[in-house]
Amino acid sequence: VTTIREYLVDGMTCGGCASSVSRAIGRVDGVRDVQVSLVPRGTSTVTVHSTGPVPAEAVRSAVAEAGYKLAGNN
Ligand code: 9UX
Repeated sequence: VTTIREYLVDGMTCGGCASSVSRAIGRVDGVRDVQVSLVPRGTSTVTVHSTGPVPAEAVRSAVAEAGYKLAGNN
């Protein structure tokens, strides 16, 4: 079973950002695929495909370590 969850990410504005965030989330346990929808002047989203639920805190930490931030309303 694949769990799919979307998160809003602040400060992710170009392909370089997207790639950093995507790699960071990709290292979280259970994550199989990460899709980024880049909105250069707005709030971008990442869609995380995983084998079962991944703790939101693990995603939050990964995004923070990459230098970005999950939006407040996740
Ligand atoms: Mo692009 Mo993102 O040059 O911090 S990598 S804006």
